[in-house]
This record gives sequence, C-alpha cells and structure tokens, in this order.
Amino acid sequence: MKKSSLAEDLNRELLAQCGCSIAGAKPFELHNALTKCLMNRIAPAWAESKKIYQEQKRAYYFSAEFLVGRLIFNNLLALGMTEEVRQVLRENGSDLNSLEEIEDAALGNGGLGRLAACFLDSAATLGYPLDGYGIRYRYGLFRQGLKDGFQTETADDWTRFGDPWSIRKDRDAADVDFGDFSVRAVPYDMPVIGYGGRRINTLRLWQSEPVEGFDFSKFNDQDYDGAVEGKNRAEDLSRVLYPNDSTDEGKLLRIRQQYFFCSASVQDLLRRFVERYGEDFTRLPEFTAIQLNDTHPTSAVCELVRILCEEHGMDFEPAFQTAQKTFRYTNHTVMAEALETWDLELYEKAVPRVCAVLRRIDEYQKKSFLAAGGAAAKNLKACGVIRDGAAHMANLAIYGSCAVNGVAELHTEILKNSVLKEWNEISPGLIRNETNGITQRRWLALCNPELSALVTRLLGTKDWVTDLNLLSRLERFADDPAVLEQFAAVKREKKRQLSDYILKKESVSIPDDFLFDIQVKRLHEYKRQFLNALSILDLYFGIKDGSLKSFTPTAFLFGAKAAPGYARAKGIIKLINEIARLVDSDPAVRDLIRVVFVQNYNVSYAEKLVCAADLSEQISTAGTEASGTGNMKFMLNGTPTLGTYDGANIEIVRESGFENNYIFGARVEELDRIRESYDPKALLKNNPNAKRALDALTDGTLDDGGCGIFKELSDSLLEGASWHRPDQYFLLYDFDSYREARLRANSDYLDQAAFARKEFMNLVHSGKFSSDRTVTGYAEEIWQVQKT
Ligand code: B1N
Repeated sequence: MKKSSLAEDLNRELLAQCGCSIAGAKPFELHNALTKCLMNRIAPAWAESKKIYQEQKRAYYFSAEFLVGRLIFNNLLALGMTEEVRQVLRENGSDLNSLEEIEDAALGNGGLGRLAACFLDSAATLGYPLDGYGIRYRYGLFRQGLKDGFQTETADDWTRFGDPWSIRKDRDAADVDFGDFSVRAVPYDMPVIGYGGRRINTLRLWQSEPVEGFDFSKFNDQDYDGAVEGKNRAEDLSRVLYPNDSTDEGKLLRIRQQYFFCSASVQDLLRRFVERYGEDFTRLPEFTAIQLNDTHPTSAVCELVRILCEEHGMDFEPAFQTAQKTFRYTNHTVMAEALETWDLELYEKAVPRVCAVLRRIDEYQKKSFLAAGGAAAKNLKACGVIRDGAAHMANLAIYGSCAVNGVAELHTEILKNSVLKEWNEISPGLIRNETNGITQRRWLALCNPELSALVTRLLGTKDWVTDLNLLSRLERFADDPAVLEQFAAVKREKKRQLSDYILKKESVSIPDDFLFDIQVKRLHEYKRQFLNALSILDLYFGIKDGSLKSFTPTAFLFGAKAAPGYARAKGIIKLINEIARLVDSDPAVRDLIRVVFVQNYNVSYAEKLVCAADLSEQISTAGTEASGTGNMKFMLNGTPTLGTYDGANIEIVRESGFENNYIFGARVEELDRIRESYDPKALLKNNPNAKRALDALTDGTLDDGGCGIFKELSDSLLEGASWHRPDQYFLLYDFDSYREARLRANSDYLDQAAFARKEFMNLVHSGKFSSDRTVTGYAEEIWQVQKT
C-alpha cells in the first residue's frame, strides 16, 4: 500500500474534524489536525520504545513541574519535518508561522520546571529509559499583564484549543485515598520525542477527577451546589500550579497536590513491576530508580513504604530499605524560605496515611542513628525527619534516598559545608554534584536557526545537535575576521527580529544598534533585579549631570513574573516601569537609554530574547542562586555574562574565560566575613551615586501611585524588617563593582570586532552546558541505567 502524503493526511483529518481543507482552516484547527497526523506517525516508534524500556532497569523523574513550553515546533524539529510541513502548508495556502500562539504549556514556574523538560528531551535523544511523572494542572503559571506599570494576573487556560499532544489513558487510572475522601487520578501521556525520532519517552501527567461525578441524590433533593461539591473538591487537586518559585507555600492543598501525583505514580510503577517481575519487591531497586526533583515529591517515599507494608504484607524495615535503594534526591536551593517543612498537625490533617508512615520512619531513624553512634548519633537532631514538631522534607528525602545531589559546583559545596553539613559528616560522599544543563535542540537549533546554520557550515556537520562538545572545534575561527563578521551579522539579525516582536507586543521601539542588555528570570530579591534598576538610575543621573561622558546607547530589557503574593517583587516591577517612563520622557537620555519590561515572559519569549542579547545579566548575590540555567541559554547563543561569582556562572566563566565575560562583586567567603558588621546606611554616606539612585524612590522623582511600595523597597535596604537584616542581599555592597563592570562592557562594545570575538568565544565554550552531559551523569552515576 502506498503511504499517503502529509497533505492528504492533513486534509482528510481537517475534513473529518472541521469540515474544511488546509486553506480554510483556522490556526487552531490546523494545529490540532497536524498534531494528530504527527501523533499517528510516531505511534509505532513510541510503542517500540515502551517495549524496549520494559525489558531493562528504568528511571522515573518525579516532578511537580514540567515547563515544556510550545511543542509543535520542537517536535517538528525532532522529527526532521519542519521544512516539509512548511512547504506543504505554503503550497496549500497556509502558513506554519500561524501556529505560533496556539499552545505553550507552562506547567512550571521557572528553572526547576524547565530543567525537568530539558532532562526529558536529552534522555529521549540519548536513548535513556527515563519517563516523567507529574501533574496535569488545569491552569499553568498565570499570564502576566501590566496595568499602570503594575503586574496583573489572569488564568492560563493552556488547553483552550484542546490538548492534541496528550493521550488520555483511562485504563491506567488509579485511586488516591486521602482518608476522608478519594479521587481518581487519570493519566494523560505526552510523547517526548528524541531528536531524530528514534526514541520516544513518556511524560505522564495525572489529572484529578471525582470517583463519582455527580451526586444524584443531592440533585434530587434540589441541592444543586451540593451535587457538584465532590466533583469540585476532587478537581481542585490538579486545578492550578502554585505560582511560587523558590518559596514554600505551606498550604494544605499543596501538600495534597503533591501526594496526589506521588501516590498515583508509585501505584503505576509498582503495577508495571508486578506485571513483569512478580511480587518480590526487594528486587524493585534492581529495575527502578526514582529521581525526586526537589522535595516536592517526597511523600512518594512514604507512599511506597505504605503500599509495600499495607498492601503487600512487607515488614517496615525491608520496605523502608527498599525505598532507600529506589529513591534519589536533587536539592535545588539553599534559600531557607524554600526548604519545605510542614507543621505536623497540618501534615496529619492533609495526608494522615502518609503522616503515619513519616512518624514510623522518624522512630526508625532515631533508633538506628543512636545505635550507630558517632556522627549519626551526634547529628540526629539536625538530620531528623521530624524536627521541632515539623516534617522536614529535605531530611526525609535524604534519609529515604541512596544519592543526593546539588546542581552546580558552588551550590554542592554550600550543601556539604553548611546546609547539609551534618549529613555530609554522617556519610561523606553521599552528596554529589551534577551541574545543570540545557538542551541545545530547543535553545540553539530551534530558537536560532541562523546561528545554527553558521555553526553547521563551519563545522561541516550537524552533529553538534546531539554532541555539543563539537562546538570547541570552532575555536580556530576565533581570529578569522570573515567568520566573526558572519557571526555578528547573525546577532544583528536576531536583534532586529526581537525589536520587531517587541514593537508588536509591547508597542515600544528599540533601535537595533543599541546594546541589548537583558535580565530575564523570575522576580526575586535574591536575583537582584532591584540592583539592576538602581544602577540604571545611577547611569541616568550620570548622563544628566554630564559626569558620565561616553556611553554606548543601551536597551535594558527585563522579563519577570512575580509571585502574586510577593509584594516587594511586584513593587520592583512597578519600579522598573517607572524608570522606563522617566527615561523615555527625557529627551536628553532617550537616545542613550531605553528600559523595557516585556509582559508575560515565558519559554517562547525566552527563545526570542536569549539569541538577541549582547549582555546576559546574572547578578544574584553570591551563594544564593543554586545554578541558574538562563545563564547557559545566553552563553550558548554567544552572549557574554555580566554576573557574579554565583551558581553555574563560575563554571561558565571557567569554560569561556574571564576576558570574555564581566564578573564582579563580592564572593561568598567575603559576604560571610562581613555579614555581621555590614551597615548599608554607613556605606551610603560614602557613596553619593548609590545614595542618589536610592533617594529617587522617595524624593518624588519616581511615583508608585501612592501605594507606598517604593518607600518599602528603600526601607528593605536601609532599615531591614523583622525577618531580615537591612540589605540582606548586599545590593549596595556590590553597587560600585557592578557599575564598573557594566561600564567596562559598555565601552568594550564600541570595538564591535573585539566584542564579537568575546561573544563567539562564549558559543565555542558552551559544550559543557548541554543537558545531554548532565543526564548522562545522572544515568551513569546515580541511576545506573543503560542507553538503548
Ligand atoms: O532550580 C533551578 C536552578 O537553576 C535555580 O538556581 C533554582 O533557583 C531553581 C519551590 C523552586 N530552586 N528551587 C526552586 C521552584 C518551585 C517551588 O515551588 C522551589 N526552583 C529552583 C534548576 O536547578
């Protein structure tokens, strides 16, 4: 039988579903039909991959977040079908670009969720048996707007046009029991298409549904609200993604949400294990490795123990030891407010059955640590699964695991020497490092086809798409003026494309000969967008009073969502927008400085921003950003880092050279030394520039519309608050060295050829930061699973 062509398949699908042809289809109809055709084509390879993974030890990535972003273009790239589809659509009177605004699954907050998505991509591409387990949120991360410079939030109804990339699997539904009520967890499977389409892994997301949909007896009694109460209660569990990045919410519903997907996932993988290997669960660790993405899925440890004991009659000790050999834990933060601890009473109320197991584990820990004596006995309190009346999820995750890792070298050292030093004493070697990475498929091949084409031409091969270390071979072109000029031309083109997009989206124009200085990431005090803002004010005043003589015109771009309950973060957004207004309305500086806050920064916006940057702002206080992964995306697209000695910046600069980046500010050791005696008010007395910038928040220069948040922001640096010292993130301490580094970059930029070389050297040395390297590290050292 002759294989039908894509155009035939598409038209048939459109006719059946929408009664139209390609030419007459709306973008969402075309999107759904095209996706359907692609799903049909990948079905055999997907089934084949599942079969192969059944035969071997496999790994599962448990994560409350998978920030996959837009799938259509990524999957076309993976299948090598982009050009074919583009042509078919063109020939039939349509346009591939019209599929841009249909889907963009934001089922994550930021770095942690995006990392999970990059890992799945790498594992599928390399052929590692890694599947993801998570939650199918009805609403993903809120959509951000701006009104009068303030952030607004609306619900992210990401399935409004349907969800053709998912397959509902009713046959694998599982019941999750909360004691006082139960829900049905229904899995939706998304294919994770490895590059080349050879391997297809699975992201299984659970949706919470009522066990019984509708209470007819209540309905018959005319209790219409009551009739749907149970349904709503069940659906609440997977209703919405908690919008906090690096803070812990402390809410009952969040605990239940976490347990919901952990229970369903553990049941699911145990069912598979039993089908294949029978009921000898002591062999589970031979065939299964579970990675906990931070502590959010840690109740899975308790759930596994509970099921083995209650449903399969195992004793506690062998059940717990089986769990210890099955789980691994990644820590993603040292920020105290992000470390999950749950008040035991709340935990008991939320998940009584889990809490009972937790208490049992705690008892067992006490007994065995005391029996072991030495470091274990000495550190029992610090390492306690229950500590001061609270469930300590990091301690549970570590105790319930056989491996623990940090996400960048500096971060791992901080874990070993301070946050988890007691654990490190008990078992030296337990805590390892796996520096984060990003997938070059999305973050170069997809988002920057122009640079990709240049790289492929220079290397004479496309193999870098699956072997990023090949980029180092480009070093021999670093002094080739013709190559550097081609590279610079790509950057100019990407800047032009970005300014077109920003004009369309934000209605502001940015001349593309400006230096593009970009800070995009979640809004948080420790990431110091506030420092960037103060420094822009400083430059503004310097230009105004003539003290800053030569300044290369610069566009300062920001993109950031603030957690809706985080008042200061929202105040910083307002501040940036007021600075934008101040600068824009001043003819004396308008031609030198532009400030733009882009709305609704997300994965798709990031794809456009990272390849158009001349400077990558990575300015967190040393010791606070566990790794960062945005820093790697900029680097891969040939952007020097203007950053601190923090997270993965240190490794980035080690690879690409200090001379090709702008590193500034105090290091961790220095901050540790001065913390006690640091006095920002005294500092301001000797720093008129910093004082002038900060005063602008309260002297009438800038207006927060009367809400008082600018004064509050100023106070956070000068006065502190009941819960923190003044300027706890050392903005004023690093103010001068930031200014110096920034101005150095600004004047270096004038020598376009020399600057292009710095940019190029960042691209050349970015090989290490492929998530292919990271996932290989996990697979070999932590999971012990094999490629197929
Ligand atoms: O994880 C990323 C790192 O690159 C970042 O440095 C780190 O900040 C980020 C609670 C978090 N750590 N913790 C979170 C997210 C959601 C939540 O509810 C904490 N995110 C990070 C990947 O390693």
